[in-house]
Amino acid sequence: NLPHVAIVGATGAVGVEMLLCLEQRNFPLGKLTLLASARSAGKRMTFRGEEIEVKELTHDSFAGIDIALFSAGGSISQEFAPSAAAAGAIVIDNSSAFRMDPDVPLVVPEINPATAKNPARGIIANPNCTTIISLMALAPLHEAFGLESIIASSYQAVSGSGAQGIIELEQQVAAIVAGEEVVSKIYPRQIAFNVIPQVDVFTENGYTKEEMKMQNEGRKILGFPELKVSCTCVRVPVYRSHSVSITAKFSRPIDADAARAAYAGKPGIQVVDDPSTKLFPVPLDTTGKDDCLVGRIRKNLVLDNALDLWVVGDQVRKGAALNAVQIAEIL
Ligand code: A2P
Ligand code: 11C
Repeated sequence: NLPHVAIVGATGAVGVEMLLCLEQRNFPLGKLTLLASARSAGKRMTFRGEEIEVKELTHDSFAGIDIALFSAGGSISQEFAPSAAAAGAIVIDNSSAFRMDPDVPLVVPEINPATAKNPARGIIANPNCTTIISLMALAPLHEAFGLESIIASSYQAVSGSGAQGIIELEQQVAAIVAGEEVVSKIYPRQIAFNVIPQVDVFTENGYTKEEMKMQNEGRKILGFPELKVSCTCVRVPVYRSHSVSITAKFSRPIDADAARAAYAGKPGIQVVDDPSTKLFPVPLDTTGKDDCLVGRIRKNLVLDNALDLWVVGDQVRKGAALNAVQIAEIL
């Protein structure tokens, strides 16, 4: 019997991509249920050539569902994921609501797939997108050279804020071109032709929540509570794909060639790195793609046993929808 899968938030930026990933990967499912807010009820979406009507999410939505992929925001997950689990579904939740719960596995299938088996609360968490993309580049190096610390800056696309982020950038560019007033609703400052050093809200230590996710989620995924992380997350006027500039320090000596060799045969990450031909990854290269790309690999000039690198990944896909579907494939 093939599983009955539900997508909660099917009409959102990540939900639409989940549908696409299930279709493109030929996910073995018997039935697909699409759930969103009352605003979208009755809307039709196409899956494998057939139209499926979107239903309003309620606490009774989960009877008979085996796997529920959630991406409708943290408060919806808090409220409805326990109902889904109580109805017997395994929840794969893309929000930050349950990630740090010790009874909820936090899974990147290429890194810690075994932790996804038999989740105690019936909930598995999908990590933060910037964290997933960074760890895709760091995990193979950690395995070979022993990671000690990370200093990173991110360049995050507006689709990380959902469909509304894309609309805000589009409208601001149009307004500027037309010589009209720029309106900011989603972002604290104008995002068009600008960069904003704030992603998510500030915490007491001066870092934002998004920045602290890299430390806290990184430690949990790698099973390495001593990992040191200091991060600056920046929103850039790019539609899709996050980039991260990382300085990583290791316990053993490392150089660029040894690092490139460590990626050989690792799934989900490709080296794109040849300064002599100006070859390096950019966000447009990964948009709509499954693999993360790593380049600009070089020895750090300040720290011992440290490397600088640049990793890019489609955060809607590997950073969210694809990672969730890969977890479902493990189940
Ligand atoms: P809807 O399109 O009906 O508003 P995004 O991250 O792109 O903003 O998408 C958010 C997703 O979460 C959408 O699918 C949205 O549905 C869904 N969503 C938002 N609020 C609710 C709600 N109260 N109940 C169910 N789904 C919701
Ligand atoms: C952004 N990374 O680009 C965020 C969105 O922890 O899942 C996802 C936040 C999260 O704004």
